[in-house]
Amino acid sequence: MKLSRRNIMLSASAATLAKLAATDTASAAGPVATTTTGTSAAPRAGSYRPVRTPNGWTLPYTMRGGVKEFHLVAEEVEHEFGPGSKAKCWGYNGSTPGPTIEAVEGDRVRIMVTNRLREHTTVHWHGLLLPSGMDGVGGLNQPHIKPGETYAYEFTLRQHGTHMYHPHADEMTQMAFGMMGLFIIHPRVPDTPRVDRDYAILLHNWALHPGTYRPDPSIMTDFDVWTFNSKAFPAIESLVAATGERVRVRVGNLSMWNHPIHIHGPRFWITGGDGGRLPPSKWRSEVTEIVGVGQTRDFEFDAVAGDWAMHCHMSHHTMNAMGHDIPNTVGVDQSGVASKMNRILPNYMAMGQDGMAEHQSHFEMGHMPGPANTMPMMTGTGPHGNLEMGGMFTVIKVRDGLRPGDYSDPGWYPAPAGTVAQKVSSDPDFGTPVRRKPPA
Ligand SMILES: [Cu+2]
Repeated sequence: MKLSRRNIMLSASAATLAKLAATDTASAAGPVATTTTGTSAAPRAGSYRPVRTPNGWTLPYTMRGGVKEFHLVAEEVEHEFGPGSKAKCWGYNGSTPGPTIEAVEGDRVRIMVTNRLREHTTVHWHGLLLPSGMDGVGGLNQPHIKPGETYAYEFTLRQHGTHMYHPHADEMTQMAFGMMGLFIIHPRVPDTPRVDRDYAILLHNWALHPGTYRPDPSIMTDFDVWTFNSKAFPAIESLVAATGERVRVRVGNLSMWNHPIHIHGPRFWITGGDGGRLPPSKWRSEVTEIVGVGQTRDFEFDAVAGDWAMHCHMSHHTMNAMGHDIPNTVGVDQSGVASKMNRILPNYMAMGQDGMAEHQSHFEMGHMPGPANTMPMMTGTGPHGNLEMGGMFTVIKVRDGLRPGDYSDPGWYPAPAGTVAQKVSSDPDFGTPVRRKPPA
C-alpha cells in the first residue's frame, strides 16, 4: 500500500527564532507587555499578557515618535514541517508563519514591508479597521510592492481581537507557500477574567507531495500536510498550563478547508475571535468549534490536570501525507501477495488487511521505507503506545503547581492510581454483552 505522510523540519534560522520566543515573549514584545495576575491592583491601561505562538515567535518593535514600528521581510525560507519533511516555503523574517504582530487597541503602528521575493507582493491586514489605502489589495488599494522595494503601512488600531495578515497579490501561490501570520490586538483596558496563558495558532494546509520539496500551489482540495503554525504532529509544541489557570487558545484559519477544532478534557467556551472578546453573556460552551476559512475563534477554559488532546476533527487532517485513491485492502485476504510482489518490488509489504494501525509500527521499525522527504502517515508515541496521529494534533499538558510562565514540557501525565482505563480480560467471548441480532 502506498503510504505518503509528511513531516516538516525547522530551518536553523527558524530554530533560532523559536529559541528567542521561548525565552521571554514579554521582553520581545516591549516594555509595556507585562502584567501580573493575582494582584488586587487594577491592571494598567495598555498593559497585556503577551501571547505565545507555539513553534513561532513575536516580532519586536521600535518606538519612533509615539508609533510602534514593525518590519516584515517577505522572503523564501527553508522550513521543516516535522522530522523528515523539509521544503522551500515563503514566509516573513525567516519563518512560516511569519512572526506574530502584537499591539494594543489605540496604538499607532507603522509596518515596513520589504519584498525579497522575485515577484511582487502586498500585505493585507485581515479584519483590521483601517483606511482603504492601507488595506493591502494589490492594484486596488496600492501599487504592488516590487522585488527589492519597501512599503510603509501606517494606521491606528481601532479594535481588539485575534487577527491575521497575508498577501493580497498572487494569493494562490504566496499563501500556498506559507505567507501568513497572526496579528493580535489587546484591549486598551484589560478585561476580566484575566487569562494566565494566551496561545495563538494559525491553521494551514500544504500540497507538499511525497518526495517533493516545494508546496504545489495548484491544488485546491487535496492537501498532504495539515499544520498548526506550519508544523505537523509530532513537531507541534505541547500547550502547557498549571491546574486552575485560565487558558485562551486563539485559532485562526488561512487554509483552504474549514477545521472543526476539538479540545478534550475541560469544558471550553468560545469567548471571541476577530470581533474581540465578547461579553460573557455571549460566550458559548462547545466541544468542537469550526474555525472557518478566513475566521478566527478564541477558545477559553480553566485548566484541568491531565494530558488532553487538541486536534482538528477531520480525521484526514490528523494524518500526514495521505495516500489518496488507493485500493481499500481492509478485509481482503492478502496471503501470498507479498511473496509474489517481492519478485518485482523487493520491499513490498501486504498491509491493511485488518485496518491501518499497523502502518505506524511497520514504518517506525524500518520495514517499510516511505517516499523521500515524507513523514509517516501516522506517528507519535505516548506513554501507552503509538498515537497514530499526524497533522493538526497536539497535547495540552496541565499539571499541578507549575510556576506562572513555565512553558517547559512537563512530560507525560502521571495519572493517579485507579484513574486509567485498564484491561480486565483477554478473552474475546468475555462477559455477556447485549448485541443486536443480524436481520433474518
Ligand atoms: Cu481540519
